[in-house]
Amino acid sequence: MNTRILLLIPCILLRSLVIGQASIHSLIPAPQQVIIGEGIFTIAADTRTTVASPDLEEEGTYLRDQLKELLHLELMLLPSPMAAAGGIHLAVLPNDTVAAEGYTLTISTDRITIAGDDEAGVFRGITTLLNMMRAGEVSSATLGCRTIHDAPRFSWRGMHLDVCRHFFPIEFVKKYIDLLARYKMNRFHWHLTDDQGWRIEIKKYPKLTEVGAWRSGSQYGPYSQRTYDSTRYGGFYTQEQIREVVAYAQARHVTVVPEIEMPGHALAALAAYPELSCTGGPFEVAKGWGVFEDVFCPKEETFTFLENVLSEVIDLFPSAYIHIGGDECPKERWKQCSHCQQLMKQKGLKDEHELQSFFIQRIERYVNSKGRKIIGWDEILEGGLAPNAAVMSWRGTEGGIAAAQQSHPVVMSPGTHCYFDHYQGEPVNEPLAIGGYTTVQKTYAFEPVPSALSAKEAAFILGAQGNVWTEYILSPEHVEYMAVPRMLALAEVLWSPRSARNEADFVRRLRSEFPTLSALNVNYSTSLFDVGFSLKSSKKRGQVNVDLSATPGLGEIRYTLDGTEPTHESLPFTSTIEQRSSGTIRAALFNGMSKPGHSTSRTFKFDLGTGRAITTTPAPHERYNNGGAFTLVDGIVAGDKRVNHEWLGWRDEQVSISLDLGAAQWVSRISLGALAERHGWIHPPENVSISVSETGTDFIDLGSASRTELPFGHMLYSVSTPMTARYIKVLVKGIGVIPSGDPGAGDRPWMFLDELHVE
Ligand code: TNX
Repeated sequence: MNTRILLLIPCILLRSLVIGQASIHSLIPAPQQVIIGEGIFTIAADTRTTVASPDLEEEGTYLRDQLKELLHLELMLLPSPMAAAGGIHLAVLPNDTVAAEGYTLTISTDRITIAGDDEAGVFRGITTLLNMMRAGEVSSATLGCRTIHDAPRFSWRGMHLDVCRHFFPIEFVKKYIDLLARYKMNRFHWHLTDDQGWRIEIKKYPKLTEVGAWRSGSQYGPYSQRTYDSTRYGGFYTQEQIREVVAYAQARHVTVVPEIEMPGHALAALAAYPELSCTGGPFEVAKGWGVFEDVFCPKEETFTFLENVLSEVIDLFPSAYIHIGGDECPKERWKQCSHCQQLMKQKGLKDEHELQSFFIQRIERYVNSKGRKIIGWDEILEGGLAPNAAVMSWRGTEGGIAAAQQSHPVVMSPGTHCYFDHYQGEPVNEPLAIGGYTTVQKTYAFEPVPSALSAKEAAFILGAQGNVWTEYILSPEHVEYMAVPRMLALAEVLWSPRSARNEADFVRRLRSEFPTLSALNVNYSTSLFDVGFSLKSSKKRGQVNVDLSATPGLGEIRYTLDGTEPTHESLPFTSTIEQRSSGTIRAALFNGMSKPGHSTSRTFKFDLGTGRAITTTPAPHERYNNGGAFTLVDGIVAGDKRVNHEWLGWRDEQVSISLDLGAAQWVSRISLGALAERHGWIHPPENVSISVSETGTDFIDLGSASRTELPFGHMLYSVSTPMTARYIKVLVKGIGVIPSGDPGAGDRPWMFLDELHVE
């Protein structure tokens, strides 16, 4: 043996020990308890997998198949009541003190045993074992000895996927289920029907997929632009494919919860069977996003149809819960429909909300008669909850709180923390999304049990769920990008004990998970590594103070001042950057030479007003007040995505802005930007008037600014001056109320402003 080989042996040994050590701490979700032992166990070609009962054959097969893929070892699978020395043993040992799906994984020098509280528990233990091996880019057959006692905090640990707005093939659905299983999620909520497509074959109603699965085009781009292509789009799953997915999920102890939307979000079904509407149609499968007024009409024919559909659905999906939608059902058609009005009278229903409740209760009776239960979005609370229904709380947690207080089971899925179609990094750096801003840290901070609930009520919280709506998500890679890593944060919230929640430690484990995700070919987001920009006014007027920040402990910030991509040798960020003229700052995080994320940047355009003293009366609304009034003169012009921290928002009728240029100067033009997006209740000002002064006392009124329309709904209000001025006053008058015909008609509109230019 030459000395090189001799040197290598301790290195290999050391490496496997280190991997073993690191991997306990790298588990997501974090286990309840880990007791470190001494020594190692190495899985080898002669390691036998034994199962204590024939019921565990599926779990044993799964383990054997995974080990084959991971380690290229073909292990023997045998029945045996006892753990054999040198082997891996799977057994169910029910334990009343442990929650369902709990397990104990013991790795000792002579064997590995996984004792589950039930079969699902054995499976969860298997995923822990596999995740320990598959930590980093290479899998390790050598594991450090330890005992892990583990059980979930919540029983509903869900992920949802909308396959209606965009359609995803079966192969991807399986990959998605694999991801869920890897992180111990156990519910796959499959959103199968909506206005834009019906995606499940129903034998009795072939037109649902012949007609309802196809649309003649799709909306694209920011919602406010209302742009559509005319490419036929669609697809559906056959019942055979559905069975295949359900079985695939079952083998991973993931329950597939199908959603059949009613009474709203039903346009695709109505396009196929217009007689189920109030007006008779005709209808087209929707090309655009949003909410549509044509909904199922609560007539006998409709109930027969829905019961027949549900009957096939129930045969396909063994899930105890069937999701019946229930969200966003406009009542316009019902108000105009003589059948609906007569039915309300006959049943003594006082309004259309009660009619919706009648609709859902009728469906509930049918689903209950088949031995199943319904779950619906929180709108099913309106007009009275069906007696046995569970509620999925999406418009905040209020619906969930109300349902739990009425002793109904609840799955929390508030938009604020659980909508993975929202932006996860600063919108300027991200692909177009529906809106919102939910970082992985924000999801990690989510607490599914609201403090408003008593201990007894809290017991009705089954868990929570992450939702992936796909209006703006066109490809499987993009679904992965939106779901990962936020799903991992939610997985830990739902599985691990409350007391184990530790953001810094989660971030550390998440970082070590990224190479594994790459090895699994998962297109995760690295927004976690984004450098944040904070722009502030300075006592030295005419400049913008720029601070750069990042999640602590992730590396060192380096930046450039000429817009070029930073390298590990670029300027390190140590103190506030004083920006005094136009230019681009670009920054990224570095660990030594490696750059784990992407760079982010800000491009400043300086004019006479940039960085000057500014006030607004009143202050911007707290929801859209990033940086305060200073944002109007921070040198950054709000971009094309509305969810952009640059826009300041007001709901007041009038806003007055005062700017001091510091000294009297020659001014040729003053202008103010605003946004028009009627669908988001954002309306541009009715009038912007500008006055200037050299002294601060006598103002010269320059009258109303003229308005120019720019792309993306941007508006520019400007006046030409030309004169000497130091003080500028801008009086912005809103339109008062949203005009009829527009969303939110009669309500107060929003005014979004940025930026104030002085040339
Ligand atoms: C609201 S969440 C909806 C969906 C949209 C989603 C977009 C829910 C019950 N309804 O139809 O896709 O917002 O975030």
